[in-house]
Parts: sequence; structure tokens; C-alpha cells
Amino acid sequence: MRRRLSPKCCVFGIGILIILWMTFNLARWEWKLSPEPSHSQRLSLRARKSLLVKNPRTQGQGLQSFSVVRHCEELSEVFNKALVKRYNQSLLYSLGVVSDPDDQRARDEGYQKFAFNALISNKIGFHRALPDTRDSRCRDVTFPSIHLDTSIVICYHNELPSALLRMLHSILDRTPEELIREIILVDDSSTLDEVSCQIEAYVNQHLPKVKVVRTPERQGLIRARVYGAHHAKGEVLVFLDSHCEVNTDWLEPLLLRISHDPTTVVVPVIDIINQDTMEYQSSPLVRGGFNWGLHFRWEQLPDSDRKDPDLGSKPIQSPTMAGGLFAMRRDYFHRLGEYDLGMDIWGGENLEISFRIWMCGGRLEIIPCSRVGHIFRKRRPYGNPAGSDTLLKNSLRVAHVWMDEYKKYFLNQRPQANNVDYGDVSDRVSLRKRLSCKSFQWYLKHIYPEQILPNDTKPVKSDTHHQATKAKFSMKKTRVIVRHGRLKHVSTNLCVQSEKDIYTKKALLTFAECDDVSLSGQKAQLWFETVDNQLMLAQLLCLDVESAMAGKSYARLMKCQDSGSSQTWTWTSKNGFSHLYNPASGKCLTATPPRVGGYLSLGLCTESEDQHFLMS
Ligand code: LR7
Ligand code: MN
Repeated sequence: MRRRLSPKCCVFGIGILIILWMTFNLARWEWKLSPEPSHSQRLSLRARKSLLVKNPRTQGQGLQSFSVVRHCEELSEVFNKALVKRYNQSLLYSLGVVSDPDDQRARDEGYQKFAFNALISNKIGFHRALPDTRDSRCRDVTFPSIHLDTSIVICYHNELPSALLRMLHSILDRTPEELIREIILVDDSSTLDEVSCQIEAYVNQHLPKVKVVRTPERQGLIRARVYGAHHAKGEVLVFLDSHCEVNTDWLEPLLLRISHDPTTVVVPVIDIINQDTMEYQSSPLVRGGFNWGLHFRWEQLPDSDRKDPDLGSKPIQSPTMAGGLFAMRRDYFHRLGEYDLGMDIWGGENLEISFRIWMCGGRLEIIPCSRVGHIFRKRRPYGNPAGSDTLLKNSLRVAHVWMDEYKKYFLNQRPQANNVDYGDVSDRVSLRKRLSCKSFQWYLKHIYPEQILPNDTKPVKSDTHHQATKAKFSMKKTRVIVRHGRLKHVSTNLCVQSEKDIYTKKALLTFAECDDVSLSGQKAQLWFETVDNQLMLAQLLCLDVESAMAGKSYARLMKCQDSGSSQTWTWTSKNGFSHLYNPASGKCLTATPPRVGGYLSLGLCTESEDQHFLMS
């Protein structure tokens, strides 16, 4: 017997169809968020598996509706205030004063977790003025309209929230809104929960253009960048390290160059944010190179560039890039093979992408009118879960894929590389074939003719390379002396001199009866103060602090560095007491104790007589 469908049944059936349709669409939507199949086909199996696991926190919500506000300790009120409205070095120094053991603890903890001065970073707040470090010809330029938008990808593993959030505000404050499609923060499985939580909560609440995605497990910066890039929709990708601050009009010159040539990859000049004082310092114009150990290095520009009257405002061709800060078209990034997903945690990807760009038909340029500051750290504060040397492994992959017969120079330099398993590089070798890339010999001949082979008999130019590397961190300045005299401890009238002689590096400083300098002609107690606030004994070595970190630190004589930092000493006076303040350590020069043979150390700045010095 045929039964007619009841209306109830119809509604039920339609309901089921709608649910099925919605589930299907949701699944498609989710798939769209994960890496596109055409890219993932190229991923190695392991990497593909981990990249395809979706972010558990964004699951089911889609990227757009991601709005988890987690509850973590509130970011201090002070963060939201613009403390440094004008660029002001002495204000920065005063923010760094370590005035009690709590400050010291916070400072030490910051160094340990992030490897820079968190105490000052937190006090600066989210907005600050920066010195405009560009060549004057870059200023007051009216940019033509640019029809490109960008996705800025920033990966981090345990970044200090105040540094990352100030960076985001520096971008939002200094970039025309229409040029930013989105900022994608990739939390590479940070292990400091409070850190990720504060960043995410703040961003979700205050910064609608910023999206946070999290890798399902620690990927390392190379795979984390690819993960971020797969979430991007802008026409241009800009990659930045998570502790930068962008300067005035930083993005426009980069985009202009790319809009003229879609296969040019552009790098801003990377200014220096001092890890100890957070000072923003201009960098000299140098370019990227490498040595045969496959370490990136900064190099002097070739003569042709240095003699160019437009130097300072015109793009500079560079054989390699430092790696952390660059922009390129998103379609070009994908076409060129993204990154080598077989590379772990840190290192090597910068040379890999540099070789690939040049050898496979692109260009790599430094754009001097674009300036971005980066906190240069002495060490990396994070480990590698596997404990291995990832730079060595990654460099081996670079050598085997890109360097042809020249890889022998690397292997000779790093004999330990022979026992390292660098995995399967066949995907990258086929990429090189598919893109019909040129040989490494072509690259050396046409892009990097200044490079010298290790067994070459020509004089090695490594001296100039060495100097240029140093130049990045310390601009060569002539030392202008502003005054000289004896450095005296006031209440005892004792003079400061070296424990050894004026020539011995690392010697501790000690007190002695004052000589009559004019009679003896000796310079053992004669100090020269430079315009950059360095104190030089006999105009030879500089007063320095052995470590900006925890524990008791002593004053020592060290080779003078041009960028100062731990060799900077400023006179501060309080209630008639003049102290010698060391901004890098946030402490004051202290007599321990003030008697003949007593040493000089660094202590919390107080009004004690032990810290009362003068120059006469
Ligand atoms: O497992 C990790 N996951 C991450 O997301 C390890 C790191 N990271 C993040 C990290 O939080 C940071 O934002 O990756 C970024 C780079 O790591 P850093 O800041 O510890 O590296 P670095 O500045 O010492 O290293 C330089 O060389 C690297 C080689 O792999 C990368 O290319 C960095 O981007 C690069 N930095 C710069 O080029 C800035 C200028 C420094 C110079 C020279
Ligand atoms: Mn960095």
C-alpha cells in the first residue's frame, strides 16, 4: 500500500538536507583555511601532517570569527600610555634604573626568558617616537598610489608581550591603513602560557586587523612562516621577526619597488634596537654575504655602490639577506617554493631563499628608504626540542640542493657535518629543476663576484668583511674627547686606576692614592670622557661592565666598542651627589670598598657615599 508522505515527514527530510548541506559547506570552509592542496602536495610527509592539523582554538570558528578572550593576568595599565612621546635618550636611561631588588629580579627574569631588557620595554609602553634614520632624500616624498595590499606575518616563540605589542602598534601607527590587509601572528607553540595569553587577549580585544594562529606543535620559524603565509590573503607578504619597530614610511618604498617588478624581493635597512637600553640606533648601509661555513655576514658595499651619488635613496643589490625582514609578492613566494619544510627551528633558510631568488630568476634588494628596527640579541633565549644543531642540519640541506660542486668548501669547513642526517632533499632538488634555476657558479660570478674561495691564493679580504660585520653593530665614529682628568672617589679622595696596567684588557679597576699626573707624565690615572659618554683610560681602553646580567658585576677595562652600550656612563646627580650611571646595567659605579686596593663594582643606585665620584 502506498502511503502519502506526511507534511511532518517532509519538514524532517528538508531539515536533514539543510544540516547535511551546512556540514558540507563548513567542511569546505575549514579546508580553505588550511594550506591549499596545490602547496601541500609539495610538503614532505611529516611537515604536511603537522601543518594540516588545525588549530584547536580556531577549530570550527573560522579565522574571521576567532575571538577567544582568555583570562590571564591583566597587562599593566602603564602599557597603554605613550611614555616616550619624543625620542629621548635620557628618559630611556632613566627607565632602566634598577632601584631595588624587585627591579633586579624582574630585569634578570626578562633577560633569562627573552634575552633583552624587559624592564625597560615594559616601561616604554605601546607607542613611542623613533629617530628618523633615513637619508634626507627619502623624506617628504609623496608616494604615488600603490595598488597592493599586504599580509604581515610575524612568527614568535615566547616573545615578550610589550615588545610584540609595541611592534604591532608601530605598524598600525606608521602605515596607511589600506596597505595592510591583515597582520598574522603565528604563535609557534609558545611554552610560556602567560605570554601567549596576554598577547592573544590584547589583540582580540583591541586590534581587529591582527589575527592570531597557533601551530599545533613547535615548528621552528621556517615552517611557522609557511603556516602563516598559508593563512594570508594579501597580494604581498611581509615577514618580520617578533621584536621589531617600524619607522616612518617603512612600507611604501618596499611596495613601490615590488609593484614595478613582481619578482624583486625587498629588504628594509635593519636598524638596531639595543638589547640593554632599547635605544633605536641607525645602521650603516651594508649588504648581505656569507662565509664558507654558511654563516650570514654583513659586508661593506662594493665601490660601485659607494661611489653612487644616489647611495642612500636608491635600491642596493644584495647577494643574501639576513632573513627576518623582507617583502615579496605572495604568488611569487608560492611559485618560488616557499621555504624548505625539512628545515628545523632556526638557521639557514635565509641563505637558501637568497640563493633561490637569484638563481631562479628573481632579484634581492635592500631599500635604504625603508627602515625597521630589530632587537639584536647576544643569544637566543629558546631551545630546540631535539637539542641538535639545526643551523648545521639546515645548512647541509642548502649545500646539497643549491651549491653544486661548491658544497665541498662548506663540507671542508665543517667536518662534523659528515655525520649529520640532513633528511631527504629530493623535493627541493626537483623544485630547482622545475624552476630551471641557474648554477651556483653563475650566482658567484654574476651576483657575488667579491666572494673568495678558501683555497684561492689571492689575499683574503676577510678583514674588510670582518670590519663590515662589526660595522653593523658599531658605526665607526671618531672619538671626540670632551674632557679629561682623574676619576676620584669623593669622600676618600682616592683615584681610580687599573689593577694591572693601562694596556691590559679585562683588568679590574681599583683605588690608589692619586699621582700628580702633571709631574709624573703618567697616564695611569688619566681618564678621557668622549662625546658618546665613554670613559677611556689613557685614551686606550674603555671602562666597561663585565655582564649586564644577574649577580655582582665588576667594572673592567675593555677594548672600546663604537656602539657603547655597556661602555656608556652618564653622570647623574641627586641631592648634590654625582653618580656614574651605566644604562646597560641600570646600575651605578660603586666602591667595594673605598680604600686603597678596593675594587669597583656595579650596584643599585643609592645615595651612598660609595657611589659618589667626580672627575677633576
Ligand atoms: O622555533 C622558533 N619559532 C619561532 O617562531 C624559533 C624562533 N621563532 C621566531 C622568533 O620568536 C623570532 O620572532 O622567529 C623569529 C626569529 O628568531 P630570532 O629572533 O631568535 O632570530 P635572529 O634574529 O637571531 O635570527 C636571524 O636569522 C634567523 C635564521 O633562521 C632568521 O632568519 C631570523 O629571522 C633572522 N633575524 C633577522 O634577520 C633580523 C636581523 C638580524 C640579523 C642579522
Ligand atoms: Mn630576531
